[in-house]
Amino acid sequence: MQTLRAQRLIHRGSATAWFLLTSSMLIAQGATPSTLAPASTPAHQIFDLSVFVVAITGGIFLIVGGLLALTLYRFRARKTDPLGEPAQIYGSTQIELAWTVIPILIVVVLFLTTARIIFAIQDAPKPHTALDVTVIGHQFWWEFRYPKYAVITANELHIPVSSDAAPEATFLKLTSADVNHSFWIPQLAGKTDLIANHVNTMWMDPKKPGLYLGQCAQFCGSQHAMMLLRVYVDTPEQFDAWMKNQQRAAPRDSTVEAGRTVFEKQACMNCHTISGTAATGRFGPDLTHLMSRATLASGAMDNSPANLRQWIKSPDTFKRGALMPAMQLTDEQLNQVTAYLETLK
Ligand code: HEC
Ligand SMILES: [Cu+2]
Repeated sequence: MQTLRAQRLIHRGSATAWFLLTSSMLIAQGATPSTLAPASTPAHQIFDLSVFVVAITGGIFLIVGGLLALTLYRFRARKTDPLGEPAQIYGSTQIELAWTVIPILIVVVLFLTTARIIFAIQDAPKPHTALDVTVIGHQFWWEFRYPKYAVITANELHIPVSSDAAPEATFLKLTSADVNHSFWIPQLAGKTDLIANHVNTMWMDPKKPGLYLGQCAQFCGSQHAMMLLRVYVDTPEQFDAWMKNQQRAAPRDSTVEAGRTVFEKQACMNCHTISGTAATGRFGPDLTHLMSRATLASGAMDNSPANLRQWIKSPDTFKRGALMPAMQLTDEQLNQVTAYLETLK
């Protein structure tokens, strides 16, 4: 028994050590999106608050730990100590008051500063120039709608960068088509849940162009871990160019008619939209500009022709339990439909 428990403890200890080591290595490499590198106003406010909380709790830790270490050392057992029970001391109203009132004050300060930041972020006035995006969580992918531009896309969000000269903010309305999800891009803002029949809001004003990674942060089913988020913060020119392209209907390419027929005959179009065609399904991601995305199936893999073909052949290869069925296409049909989708720039 004893050895079994010891083994288990060692096992658990080494697993924890391994986790801490690898996660700190990942953070050091910058591979993991980190709340410690904020790039947008709400994220900055949350980061500053966490530094404040860590400073106070760290101070308490140092004082308590220091006094404890000092006491352990100074009053350690010595050979010369007299035998018998040491003097017992009871009741000091002053000391008891001090260790009750001071912690209460500290908790009140932490509570008030936290509440202030929460309200500052939630009640921030929305500038009339703000970009509106509606985010809809699905098992296991993200739908993004830009109502003002009549654009619908999936999994990779594009928003404009904000500068002091031209402040830009993106306001998101979040809801869900099925279960609860949570939208979290650590460098840009806090987590916000997506709940069916309910709209939550959040905003962000990223100050630096680039790619920001995120993740569904609420367990939503078997492929929750593969519900990744990519936010491209574009310069104004990049954003305009991207938006112009998204607004175009899918180009018609006569060399891939066969693939288009497969798409329209094999039920793909019941679940997917390709604008400018008969395909208006809404259950799966909009594929009108599939090739403008760097990844497929919510960041599950790179958007390469081979991956695309394999995905259509068997989505389970990449996402076991994804809600797209394997459509049992022949090799020829697979080649044709892949070639067709490859033209959706
Ligand atoms: C029953 C509905 C359904 C049918 C039928 C269907 N799909 Fe899908 N498809 C989905 C769903 C749901 C997803 C999102 C899966 C995920 O990421 O978890 C998806 C994802 C995709 C993607 C990746 C999209 C992206 O934005 O990364 C492609 C490409 C795709 N489907 C192509 C096809 C093709 C081609 C067919 C026909 C052979 C087809 N689908 C049939 C539901 C369907
Ligand atoms: Cu989710």
